[in-house]
Amino acid sequence: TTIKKITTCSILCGFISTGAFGNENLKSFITVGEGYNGEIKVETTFNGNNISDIKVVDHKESNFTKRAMKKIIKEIIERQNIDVDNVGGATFTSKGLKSAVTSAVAKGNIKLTEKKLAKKVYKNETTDVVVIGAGGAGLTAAIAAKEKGVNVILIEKMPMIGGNTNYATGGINAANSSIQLSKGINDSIDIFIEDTLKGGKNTNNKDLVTLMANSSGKMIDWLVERGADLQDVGRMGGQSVNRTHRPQGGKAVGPNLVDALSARANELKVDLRVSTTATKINEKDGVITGITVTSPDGQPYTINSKAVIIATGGFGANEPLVASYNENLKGFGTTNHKGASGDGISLTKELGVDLIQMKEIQTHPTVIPTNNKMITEAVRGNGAILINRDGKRFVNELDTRDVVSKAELSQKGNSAYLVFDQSVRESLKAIDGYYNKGFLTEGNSPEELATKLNISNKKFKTTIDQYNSFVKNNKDLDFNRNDLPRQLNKPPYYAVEVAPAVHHTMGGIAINKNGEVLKNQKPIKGLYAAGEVTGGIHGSNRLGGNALIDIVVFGKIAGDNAANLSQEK
Ligand code: FAD
Ligand code: MEZ
Repeated sequence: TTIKKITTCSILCGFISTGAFGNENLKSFITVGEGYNGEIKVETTFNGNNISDIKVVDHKESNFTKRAMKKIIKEIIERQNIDVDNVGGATFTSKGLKSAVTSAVAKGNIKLTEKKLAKKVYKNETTDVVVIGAGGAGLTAAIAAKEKGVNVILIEKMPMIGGNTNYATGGINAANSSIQLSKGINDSIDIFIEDTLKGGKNTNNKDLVTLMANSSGKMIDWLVERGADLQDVGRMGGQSVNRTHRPQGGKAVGPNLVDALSARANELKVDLRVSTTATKINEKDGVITGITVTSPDGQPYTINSKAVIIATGGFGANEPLVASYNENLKGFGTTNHKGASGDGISLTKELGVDLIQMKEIQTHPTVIPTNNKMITEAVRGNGAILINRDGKRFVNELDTRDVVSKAELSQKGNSAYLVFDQSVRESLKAIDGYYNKGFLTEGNSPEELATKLNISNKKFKTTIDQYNSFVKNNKDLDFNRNDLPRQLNKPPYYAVEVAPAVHHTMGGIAINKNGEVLKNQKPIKGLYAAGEVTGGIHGSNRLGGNALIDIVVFGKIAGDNAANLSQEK
């Protein structure tokens, strides 16, 4: 017999507690990432003493060990078939987790409370602001609206929150942040705008870029006040100044942001509903009236509200849609989570909203071709170089992504090797994750590494020596790279094969400076959008680190304005 139970899963850190919960309206603030500590509630399905299914339904802050959390999340991810990059270092297998739980049950260490799972009947309801999508933009919008004192419902179609924001690694850009100032970094709003427009080939919406740059420093403070760690500042492609903020030691930024924002949303008691999908945006006479959703068990219901914020992310994981806008990208892999399917575009089709720059789709140049795992641009920013199969550099590694991607595709094998040394590794904690997952080839000398890569030792070594001499003289005579942070001379040396994969959809829904969605260039009353679902900010090429500042700046604007509108009589 199979009995459904819900157990507080603290078994792996040595104390046992159990509880039974309803299977409805499950609140899940599950995030993944380094340094996360939490207690996690899992729904386990037993067949006798054997576990036939485990599903996370809730967690709260507690003394749960990092390793145990990772193990459980890995299990969940595998079960839900969600591909998440930042699980980091987890070596625990599904089998291992199952046997740990099974043996705890067999020893009587877990007391099980049987619970009949009543089917919830969903009724239509009314709130002030409804936010679709619990990634970085949606969480920010929900927090901003809730901090203004209005009621907010935040829905997320996946079983866990965070979307692509969970995967973000390299950092978040801002000019004149207090962290930059404290480090003596001399940046300016104007240079940030200039770099962004140059990166986007001057096809960006300049008003939105200016607003983003002007708000960027304050937004870093806003995030830090809400618990984010953004103390490390580095550089990425297309930037003239170090302005990419990330957690201390160079850890991945996304999980840190999602943890901080989800904790704040939790504290504010934002009504978050996971496994809940928006299927329609409702309007009457051109005015928004709310949305229709499907519940976790597939029942439709309506959430009425005067203000709706679309924060559904991009469409990088929807290959047919990507190929319909750019057929050259047919068959490319993607770095995106599978929820990046372009729902914002289909949800607004009936409303006839303005879509802009839909053909502008970015590939990320350092993605492992065999598994689509992205190696953060920060590795290049901190000193790594790209070497082809002839043992030579072929591009300025800090050029924009379109340029580097194109250069890679014209090398033998349509890929290249990202090469660095131990000093680059020590500068960026995120690299430990790649190492632990076995992504890196390692050699004690450039020659040994070259042999493992099947590249001429001599040419490979000459390239490294030459690059080191450029660093020494602070001038890249071959490719004019503008930042040469360190020589590559500390063994061991590392390499990983990389090629371009679909990464970011720059086009999307047109918005104005209030975050309002436009139709024939005029705002639709009650409809807002923020994040990767929108278009125009990045033009034809987004700079690394600019997506996260975009999503939080415009998430906050949409949340504030939607809250104000919801209170209008
Ligand atoms: P998301 O974070 O994707 O959130 C959208 C959410 O909406 C998802 O959870 C999705 O499931 C949900 N949703 C979709 N449709 C529906 C629906 N119908 N109903 C309910 N919910 C729905 N940018 C940077 O600036 N710096 C970085 O370091 C960086 N690194 C990156 C690394 C990777 C591997 C990837 C893929 C992207 C990276 N980016 C980075 C880009 C950046 O992470 C994204 O552009 C950004 O996080 C998008 O945020 P968002 O909130 O708009 O969308
Ligand atoms: O902005 C990005 O997409 C980014 C910085 C990704 C990365 O390489 O880490």
